[in-house]
Amino acid sequence: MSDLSSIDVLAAARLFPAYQAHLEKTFRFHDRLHEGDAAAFAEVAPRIRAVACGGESKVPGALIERLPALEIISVFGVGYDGVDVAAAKARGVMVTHTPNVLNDEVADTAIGLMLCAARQLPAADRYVREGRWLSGPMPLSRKVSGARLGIVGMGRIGQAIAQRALAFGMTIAYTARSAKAELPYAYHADVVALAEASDFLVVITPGGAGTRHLVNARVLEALGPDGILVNVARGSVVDEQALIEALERGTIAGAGLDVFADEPRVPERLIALPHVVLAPHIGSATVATRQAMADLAFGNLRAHFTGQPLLTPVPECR
Ligand code: 8YV
Repeated sequence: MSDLSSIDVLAAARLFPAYQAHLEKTFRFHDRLHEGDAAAFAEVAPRIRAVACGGESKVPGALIERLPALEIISVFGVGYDGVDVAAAKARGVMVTHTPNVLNDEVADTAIGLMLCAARQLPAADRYVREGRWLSGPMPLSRKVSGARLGIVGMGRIGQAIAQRALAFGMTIAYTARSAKAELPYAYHADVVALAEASDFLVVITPGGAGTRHLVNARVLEALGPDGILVNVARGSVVDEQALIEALERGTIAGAGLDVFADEPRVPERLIALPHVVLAPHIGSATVATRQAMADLAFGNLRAHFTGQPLLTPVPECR
């Protein structure tokens, strides 16, 4: 393999340790230098040719501007809403991400959260541990099999969720920018209409300005008092204040949430709600999938610096 050891790479986020170790072995690696000592960063910034970051990381135009030698931003994640792609493109900086390798994992997590929120599995676990079973059975929960599932976003992961839901005998409908003629599911152009026709609403659409607060108070109202919301996309897609109010008032029945507006900070009012299942953005977080993401994120950097075609550039950079 060509010698890449004189290439300076900046990690813009805490990285998966095995990925970081590989970057450290291969490149001149600088761990989040832009967040620390300003003088040290100013010294290294002109030499940085690559940024490595995660799906939820922020790579704003202001950071890109401070890196005059930057050539590529490799995102370890499928979502790249935190990267200012327009600013990158304007400078000729390529942006890559890690699609496909995490489809199964995120779809599994969505189904897991749906089951946990409906069947109250985390609460059931607490019920046994706290000895409450001795005083009588737990309250009854909600059936999943055969229910109506609405999917907000019918991309690769949305389709993987739908495939799994079919095995539960669920009826599937979705909203997306446009109907996908090849799919046998009902399409709703409007998310309110989709919520009205759903018992479970699963959010798996890209984050960013275009989908900010797509799931708002009206959508939650339409989902209704027996409805359950699952979000495995980005916290920004759901109006979190409206969600908290809907959960507190019983406008919807419950939620399973893997992502939050200001993660890792989760509002106390959400934490206080027993019918909400919370997860710390673990959608893709298994050893096997994180390794596959690391291989692809690294593969993109290696391809760029050895003059090969990028493996998975974001659509804007193709
Ligand atoms: C993160 C994700 O990338 O793929 C995405 O878009 O949100 C996650 O898989 C992961 O947490 C590492 O940053």
